[in-house]
Amino acid sequence: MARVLSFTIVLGTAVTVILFWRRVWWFPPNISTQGAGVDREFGLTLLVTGILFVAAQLILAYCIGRGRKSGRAAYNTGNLRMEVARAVLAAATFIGLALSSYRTWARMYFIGAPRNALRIQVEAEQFAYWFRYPGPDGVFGPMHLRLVNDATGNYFGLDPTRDPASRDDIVTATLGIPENRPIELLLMSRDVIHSFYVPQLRIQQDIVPGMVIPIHFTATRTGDYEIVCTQLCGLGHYAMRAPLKVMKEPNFKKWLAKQAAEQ
Ligand SMILES: [Cu+2]
Repeated sequence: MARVLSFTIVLGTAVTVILFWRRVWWFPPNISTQGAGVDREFGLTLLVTGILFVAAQLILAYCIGRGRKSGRAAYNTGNLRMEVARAVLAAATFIGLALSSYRTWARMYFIGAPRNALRIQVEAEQFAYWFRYPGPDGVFGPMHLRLVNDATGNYFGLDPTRDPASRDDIVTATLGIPENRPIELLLMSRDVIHSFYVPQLRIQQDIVPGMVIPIHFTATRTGDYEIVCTQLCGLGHYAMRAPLKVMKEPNFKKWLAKQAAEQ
């Protein structure tokens, strides 16, 4: 029985390694400038944890086989030196991984978006995403909570009659962006915590009510993608998504003009 168990563990480990090694279920292609850094860090973390995983499983399989032969187990009070070595090794691994990913992280979160970035507000609610472009004046009109009304399509609570800055704002259900231009998204939630996730952009960011969380990126490949919510936010969570459209600059301008005409 012990031998069967040992063999099963080794077999399971081998299958797992092959699935990762051959990238059977892997990420979609990266379409953002910071994606390569994220992929590199992911690969490094996977390599380190993968080696530890294989080593741990092989030791486990070995011990199961060996324990059967030696009969009664001996009582062990522990080994301080081994405990310290294990703790130091774990600390070094985590600190090392944190240091190696610091640059990628800093570029995404500590360094702000470039000045020429296109700013777009993202509002998440149960169970939809809405996007707002500031229009030609480059200014988002103020939001009035009491005016927020899904039935009339006023998702951001705008009052164009009183606020001139709101008059040219464009609200859409699709996030359209130009290729090769820095984009800054200002993430907001109307109700609960949601999470903005586009695997192709290698971006996943929680959206917290009461906060405006900025994220920035540059998309490098045109195409149609999907934004999903990855925070269990209620009954309709599974259906919470929105289209992402990356376009060439002229096409983006045409698209935005069309959205403006439909307001
Ligand atoms: Cu959600």
